[in-house]
Amino acid sequence: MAKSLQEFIVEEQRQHGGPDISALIFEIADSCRRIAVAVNRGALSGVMGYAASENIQGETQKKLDVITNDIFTHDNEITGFYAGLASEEMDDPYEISAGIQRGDYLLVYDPLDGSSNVDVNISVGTIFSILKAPNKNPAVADFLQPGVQQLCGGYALYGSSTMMVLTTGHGVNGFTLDVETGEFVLTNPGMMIPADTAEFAINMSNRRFWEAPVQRYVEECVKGKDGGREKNFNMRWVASMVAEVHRILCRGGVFMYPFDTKDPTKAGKLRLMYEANPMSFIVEQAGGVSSTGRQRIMEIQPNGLHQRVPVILGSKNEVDRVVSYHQGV
Ligand code: P6P
Repeated sequence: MAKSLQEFIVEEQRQHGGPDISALIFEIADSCRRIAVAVNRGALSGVMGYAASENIQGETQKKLDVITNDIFTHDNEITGFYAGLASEEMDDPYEISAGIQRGDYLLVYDPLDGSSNVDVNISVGTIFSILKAPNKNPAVADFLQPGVQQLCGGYALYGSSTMMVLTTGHGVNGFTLDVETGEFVLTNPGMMIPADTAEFAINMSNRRFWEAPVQRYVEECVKGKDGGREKNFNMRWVASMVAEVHRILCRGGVFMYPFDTKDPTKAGKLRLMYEANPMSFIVEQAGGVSSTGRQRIMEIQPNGLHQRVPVILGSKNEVDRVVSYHQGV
Protein backbone atom coordinates (compact mmCIF):
# COMPACT_ATOMS: atom_id res chain seq x y z
CA MET A 1 0.00 0.00 0.00
CA ALA A 2 1.63 3.29 -1.10
CA LYS A 3 2.20 5.88 1.63
CA SER A 4 -0.09 8.89 1.83
CA LEU A 5 1.30 12.41 2.02
CA GLN A 6 0.18 12.52 5.64
CA GLU A 7 2.01 9.31 6.58
CA PHE A 8 5.15 10.37 4.74
CA ILE A 9 5.35 13.89 6.19
CA VAL A 10 4.71 12.67 9.76
CA GLU A 11 7.44 10.04 9.38
CA GLU A 12 9.84 12.60 7.89
CA GLN A 13 9.13 15.00 10.74
CA ARG A 14 9.70 12.24 13.30
CA GLN A 15 12.94 11.21 11.62
CA HIS A 16 14.49 14.65 11.13
CA GLY A 17 12.89 16.82 13.82
CA GLY A 18 13.09 20.60 13.41
CA PRO A 19 10.08 22.95 13.23
CA ASP A 20 6.95 20.81 12.82
CA ILE A 21 5.39 22.12 9.61
CA SER A 22 3.55 18.89 8.79
CA ALA A 23 0.11 20.44 9.42
CA LEU A 24 1.02 23.42 7.20
CA ILE A 25 1.90 21.04 4.35
CA PHE A 26 -1.34 19.11 4.77
CA GLU A 27 -3.40 22.30 4.47
CA ILE A 28 -1.42 23.44 1.43
CA ALA A 29 -2.11 20.06 -0.19
CA ASP A 30 -5.82 20.42 0.61
CA SER A 31 -5.87 23.85 -0.98
CA CYS A 32 -4.07 22.59 -4.09
CA ARG A 33 -6.68 19.86 -4.36
CA ARG A 34 -9.38 22.54 -4.46
CA ILE A 35 -7.41 24.53 -7.03
CA ALA A 36 -7.11 21.37 -9.14
CA VAL A 37 -10.92 21.12 -9.19
CA ALA A 38 -11.23 24.77 -10.30
CA VAL A 39 -8.55 24.37 -12.97
CA ASN A 40 -9.84 21.03 -14.20
CA ARG A 41 -13.36 22.40 -14.54
CA GLY A 42 -11.89 25.18 -16.70
CA ALA A 43 -14.30 26.12 -19.47
CA LEU A 44 -17.14 24.17 -17.83
CA SER A 45 -17.48 26.83 -15.16
CA GLY A 46 -16.79 29.87 -17.31
CA VAL A 47 -13.50 30.73 -15.63
CA MET A 48 -11.47 30.99 -18.80
CA GLY A 49 -10.36 34.25 -20.26
CA TYR A 50 -9.32 37.45 -18.52
CA ALA A 51 -10.48 39.14 -15.36
CA ALA A 52 -10.74 42.93 -15.47
CA SER A 53 -7.84 43.42 -13.06
CA GLU A 54 -4.04 43.63 -13.43
CA ASN A 55 -1.38 42.40 -10.99
CA ILE A 56 1.78 44.23 -9.88
CA GLN A 57 3.60 42.68 -12.81
CA GLY A 58 1.27 44.70 -15.05
CA GLU A 59 -0.10 41.38 -16.32
CA THR A 60 -3.82 41.22 -16.97
CA GLN A 61 -5.06 38.63 -14.52
CA LYS A 62 -6.95 35.67 -15.83
CA LYS A 63 -10.10 34.81 -13.94
CA LEU A 64 -8.41 31.66 -12.66
CA ASP A 65 -5.42 33.69 -11.39
CA VAL A 66 -7.80 35.57 -9.14
CA ILE A 67 -9.90 32.56 -8.20
CA THR A 68 -6.90 30.39 -7.31
CA ASN A 69 -5.29 33.23 -5.38
CA ASP A 70 -8.48 33.63 -3.36
CA ILE A 71 -8.67 29.88 -2.68
CA PHE A 72 -5.04 29.56 -1.61
CA THR A 73 -5.08 32.74 0.48
CA HIS A 74 -8.33 31.92 2.28
CA ASP A 75 -7.53 28.25 2.93
CA ASN A 76 -4.14 29.04 4.45
CA GLU A 77 -5.10 32.21 6.31
CA ILE A 78 -7.79 30.49 8.39
CA THR A 79 -5.36 27.79 9.61
CA GLY A 80 -3.78 30.26 12.06
CA PHE A 81 -0.35 28.91 11.09
CA TYR A 82 0.83 32.12 9.44
CA ALA A 83 1.79 35.62 10.55
CA GLY A 84 1.72 36.74 6.92
CA LEU A 85 1.03 35.65 3.34
CA ALA A 86 2.44 37.07 0.09
CA SER A 87 1.43 36.24 -3.46
CA GLU A 88 2.44 37.04 -7.03
CA GLU A 89 -1.15 38.23 -7.45
CA MET A 90 -1.11 40.75 -4.59
CA ASP A 91 1.00 43.92 -4.57
CA ASP A 92 1.58 43.88 -0.79
CA PRO A 93 1.63 41.14 1.84
CA TYR A 94 -1.85 39.94 2.76
CA GLU A 95 -3.07 41.23 6.11
CA ILE A 96 -4.30 38.29 8.21
CA SER A 97 -7.94 39.09 9.07
CA ALA A 98 -8.76 40.29 12.59
CA GLY A 99 -9.84 37.49 14.86
CA ILE A 100 -7.67 34.91 13.14
CA GLN A 101 -4.73 33.68 15.26
CA ARG A 102 -1.35 34.62 13.81
CA GLY A 103 1.18 31.82 13.66
CA ASP A 104 4.97 31.53 13.40
CA TYR A 105 5.37 31.16 9.65
CA LEU A 106 5.20 33.06 6.36
CA LEU A 107 3.77 31.61 3.15
CA VAL A 108 4.85 33.00 -0.23
CA TYR A 109 3.24 31.69 -3.41
CA ASP A 110 2.40 31.92 -7.06
CA PRO A 111 -1.11 30.47 -7.02
CA LEU A 112 -1.30 29.67 -10.71
CA ASP A 113 2.03 29.72 -12.50
CA GLY A 114 1.95 29.46 -16.28
CA SER A 115 -1.65 30.65 -16.25
CA SER A 116 -1.38 31.87 -19.86
CA ASN A 117 -1.57 28.17 -20.71
CA VAL A 118 -4.80 27.51 -18.92
CA ASP A 119 -7.02 28.49 -21.87
CA VAL A 120 -5.22 26.03 -24.12
CA ASN A 121 -5.23 23.16 -21.64
CA ILE A 122 -1.48 22.99 -21.06
CA SER A 123 -0.21 22.10 -17.56
CA VAL A 124 -0.09 24.87 -14.96
CA GLY A 125 0.82 24.82 -11.29
CA THR A 126 0.98 26.37 -7.84
CA ILE A 127 4.43 27.18 -6.40
CA PHE A 128 4.88 27.79 -2.66
CA SER A 129 7.56 28.50 -0.07
CA ILE A 130 7.35 28.39 3.74
CA LEU A 131 9.56 30.71 5.81
CA LYS A 132 9.87 31.37 9.54
CA ALA A 133 8.12 34.57 10.64
CA PRO A 134 10.44 36.79 12.70
CA ASN A 135 7.40 38.30 14.43
CA LYS A 136 3.62 38.20 14.46
CA ASN A 137 3.19 41.45 12.51
CA PRO A 138 5.60 41.04 9.61
CA ALA A 139 6.51 43.96 7.39
CA VAL A 140 7.68 43.43 3.81
CA ALA A 141 11.28 43.33 5.05
CA ASP A 142 10.45 40.27 7.19
CA PHE A 143 9.56 38.33 4.03
CA LEU A 144 12.85 39.21 2.30
CA GLN A 145 14.79 36.13 3.43
CA PRO A 146 17.33 34.36 1.18
CA GLY A 147 16.29 31.00 -0.23
CA VAL A 148 18.61 29.08 2.11
CA GLN A 149 16.24 30.02 4.94
CA GLN A 150 13.22 28.26 3.42
CA LEU A 151 11.64 25.56 5.58
CA CYS A 152 9.75 24.06 2.64
CA GLY A 153 9.66 24.57 -1.12
CA GLY A 154 7.09 22.88 -3.29
CA TYR A 155 4.70 22.91 -6.20
CA ALA A 156 1.45 21.36 -7.32
CA LEU A 157 1.27 20.42 -11.00
CA TYR A 158 -2.18 20.38 -12.62
CA GLY A 159 -1.41 18.17 -15.58
CA SER A 160 -2.49 14.80 -16.92
CA SER A 161 -2.56 13.98 -13.21
CA THR A 162 -2.37 16.35 -10.25
CA MET A 163 0.89 16.03 -8.34
CA MET A 164 2.55 17.62 -5.34
CA VAL A 165 6.36 17.76 -5.26
CA LEU A 166 8.12 19.20 -2.24
CA THR A 167 11.22 19.32 -0.08
CA THR A 168 11.80 20.23 3.57
CA GLY A 169 15.56 19.89 3.15
CA HIS A 170 15.69 16.09 3.26
CA GLY A 171 15.39 15.21 -0.41
CA VAL A 172 12.55 15.65 -2.92
CA ASN A 173 9.40 13.52 -2.99
CA GLY A 174 6.46 13.46 -5.40
CA PHE A 175 2.86 12.60 -4.59
CA THR A 176 0.03 11.91 -7.04
CA LEU A 177 -3.58 12.81 -6.29
CA ASP A 178 -5.84 9.76 -6.22
CA VAL A 179 -9.02 11.42 -7.45
CA GLU A 180 -11.15 8.56 -6.07
CA THR A 181 -9.95 8.90 -2.50
CA GLY A 182 -8.86 12.54 -2.62
CA GLU A 183 -5.51 11.56 -1.11
CA PHE A 184 -2.04 12.49 -2.33
CA VAL A 185 -0.07 9.23 -2.55
CA LEU A 186 3.73 8.87 -2.58
CA THR A 187 4.59 7.89 -6.17
CA ASN A 188 8.03 9.47 -6.73
CA PRO A 189 10.21 8.95 -3.65
CA GLY A 190 13.70 10.45 -3.61
CA MET A 191 13.57 12.32 -6.94
CA MET A 192 17.07 13.00 -8.33
CA ILE A 193 18.11 15.04 -11.39
CA PRO A 194 20.67 13.25 -13.64
CA ALA A 195 23.92 15.25 -13.73
CA ASP A 196 24.00 15.08 -17.54
CA THR A 197 21.30 15.81 -20.08
CA ALA A 198 20.68 16.32 -23.80
CA GLU A 199 17.61 18.53 -23.35
CA PHE A 200 17.48 22.31 -22.86
CA ALA A 201 14.52 24.62 -22.33
CA ILE A 202 14.55 28.31 -23.22
CA ASN A 203 12.31 30.79 -25.07
CA MET A 204 14.37 31.08 -28.28
CA SER A 205 12.44 34.15 -29.44
CA ASN A 206 14.48 36.17 -26.90
CA ARG A 207 17.83 35.07 -28.36
CA ARG A 208 18.86 38.52 -29.57
CA PHE A 209 18.44 39.88 -26.02
CA TRP A 210 20.65 37.32 -24.21
CA GLU A 211 24.14 37.95 -22.89
CA ALA A 212 27.09 36.31 -24.67
CA PRO A 213 27.57 33.31 -22.30
CA VAL A 214 23.96 32.20 -22.82
CA GLN A 215 24.18 32.84 -26.56
CA ARG A 216 27.30 30.65 -26.67
CA TYR A 217 25.79 27.83 -24.59
CA VAL A 218 22.54 27.68 -26.56
CA GLU A 219 24.37 27.89 -29.91
CA GLU A 220 26.50 24.90 -28.90
CA CYS A 221 23.37 22.95 -27.88
CA VAL A 222 21.70 23.74 -31.21
CA LYS A 223 24.79 22.67 -33.16
CA GLY A 224 25.38 19.57 -30.99
CA LYS A 225 28.13 17.34 -32.41
CA ASP A 226 28.51 19.74 -35.36
CA GLY A 227 29.45 22.48 -32.93
CA GLY A 228 31.90 20.73 -30.68
CA ARG A 229 29.51 19.16 -28.13
CA GLU A 230 29.82 15.44 -27.49
CA LYS A 231 26.10 14.87 -28.24
CA ASN A 232 23.11 16.35 -30.02
CA PHE A 233 20.43 18.16 -27.98
CA ASN A 234 16.64 18.36 -27.91
CA MET A 235 14.75 21.56 -27.08
CA ARG A 236 11.57 21.99 -25.11
CA TRP A 237 9.60 25.13 -24.10
CA VAL A 238 6.22 24.74 -22.40
CA ALA A 239 6.02 28.32 -21.04
CA SER A 240 5.04 26.84 -17.70
CA MET A 241 7.90 26.71 -15.19
CA VAL A 242 6.23 24.04 -13.05
CA ALA A 243 5.92 21.71 -16.06
CA GLU A 244 9.55 22.34 -17.09
CA VAL A 245 10.96 21.78 -13.61
CA HIS A 246 8.88 18.64 -13.20
CA ARG A 247 10.20 17.24 -16.47
CA ILE A 248 13.76 18.01 -15.36
CA LEU A 249 13.18 16.26 -12.01
CA CYS A 250 11.88 13.22 -13.90
CA ARG A 251 14.48 12.93 -16.67
CA GLY A 252 17.05 15.73 -16.41
CA GLY A 253 17.44 18.87 -18.46
CA VAL A 254 18.40 22.51 -18.14
CA PHE A 255 15.83 25.34 -17.89
CA MET A 256 16.86 28.90 -18.61
CA TYR A 257 15.09 32.20 -18.27
CA PRO A 258 18.29 34.26 -18.31
CA PHE A 259 18.97 37.95 -17.97
CA ASP A 260 17.88 39.67 -21.15
CA THR A 261 18.03 43.24 -22.41
CA LYS A 262 14.44 43.13 -23.67
CA ASP A 263 13.44 45.18 -20.62
CA PRO A 264 16.58 46.51 -18.86
CA THR A 265 14.50 47.32 -15.77
CA LYS A 266 13.97 43.60 -15.25
CA ALA A 267 16.85 41.26 -14.39
CA GLY A 268 14.92 38.41 -16.00
CA LYS A 269 11.26 37.41 -15.95
CA LEU A 270 10.94 35.00 -13.07
CA ARG A 271 10.30 36.15 -9.51
CA LEU A 272 12.77 35.26 -6.77
CA MET A 273 10.55 34.79 -3.73
CA TYR A 274 7.81 32.55 -5.08
CA GLU A 275 9.21 31.00 -8.25
CA ALA A 276 13.03 30.88 -8.30
CA ASN A 277 13.63 30.19 -4.59
CA PRO A 278 11.18 27.32 -4.02
CA MET A 279 12.18 25.72 -7.34
CA SER A 280 15.89 26.17 -6.52
CA PHE A 281 15.38 24.49 -3.13
CA ILE A 282 13.79 21.51 -4.89
CA VAL A 283 16.42 21.38 -7.66
CA GLU A 284 19.36 21.52 -5.23
CA GLN A 285 17.82 18.88 -2.98
CA ALA A 286 17.50 16.67 -6.07
CA GLY A 287 21.23 17.02 -6.84
CA GLY A 288 20.85 19.79 -9.42
CA VAL A 289 22.19 23.34 -9.57
CA SER A 290 20.27 26.63 -9.68
CA SER A 291 22.10 29.83 -10.55
CA THR A 292 21.57 33.28 -12.05
CA GLY A 293 24.67 32.44 -14.12
CA ARG A 294 26.74 34.51 -11.70
CA GLN A 295 25.54 33.39 -8.26
CA ARG A 296 23.64 30.66 -6.45
CA ILE A 297 19.99 31.77 -6.44
CA MET A 298 19.35 30.52 -2.90
CA GLU A 299 22.01 32.91 -1.54
CA ILE A 300 20.52 36.10 -3.02
CA GLN A 301 19.44 38.62 -0.38
CA PRO A 302 16.02 39.69 -1.73
CA ASN A 303 15.44 43.44 -2.17
CA GLY A 304 11.75 43.28 -2.94
CA LEU A 305 8.76 40.97 -2.67
CA HIS A 306 8.39 40.78 -6.47
CA GLN A 307 12.07 40.95 -7.38
CA ARG A 308 12.96 39.22 -10.64
CA VAL A 309 16.13 37.20 -11.19
CA PRO A 310 17.74 35.32 -14.08
CA VAL A 311 17.22 31.56 -13.67
CA ILE A 312 19.45 28.75 -15.00
CA LEU A 313 18.64 25.46 -13.28
CA GLY A 314 18.75 21.70 -13.74
CA SER A 315 21.33 19.02 -14.49
CA LYS A 316 24.52 19.88 -12.60
CA ASN A 317 27.07 19.36 -15.38
CA GLU A 318 25.14 21.52 -17.85
CA VAL A 319 24.35 24.36 -15.43
CA ASP A 320 27.99 24.31 -14.30
CA ARG A 321 28.98 24.72 -17.96
CA VAL A 322 26.71 27.78 -18.39
CA VAL A 323 28.13 29.27 -15.16
CA SER A 324 31.69 28.66 -16.39
CA TYR A 325 30.87 30.58 -19.59
CA HIS A 326 29.72 33.50 -17.43
CA GLN A 327 33.14 33.32 -15.72
CA GLY A 328 34.80 33.63 -19.12
CA VAL A 329 36.05 30.05 -19.13
P1 P6P B 1 7.43 33.29 -21.77
C1 P6P B 1 4.69 31.79 -16.84
O1 P6P B 1 4.12 33.05 -17.15
C2 P6P B 1 6.14 32.03 -16.43
O2 P6P B 1 6.19 32.86 -15.31
C3 P6P B 1 6.84 30.70 -16.19
O3 P6P B 1 6.00 29.72 -15.68
C4 P6P B 1 7.35 30.33 -17.59
O4 P6P B 1 8.51 29.54 -17.54
C5 P6P B 1 7.63 31.69 -18.22
O5 P6P B 1 6.82 32.65 -17.52
C6 P6P B 1 7.25 31.72 -19.68
O6 P6P B 1 7.66 32.97 -20.21
O7 P6P B 1 8.20 34.58 -21.98
O8 P6P B 1 7.98 32.16 -22.57
O9 P6P B 1 5.94 33.44 -21.94
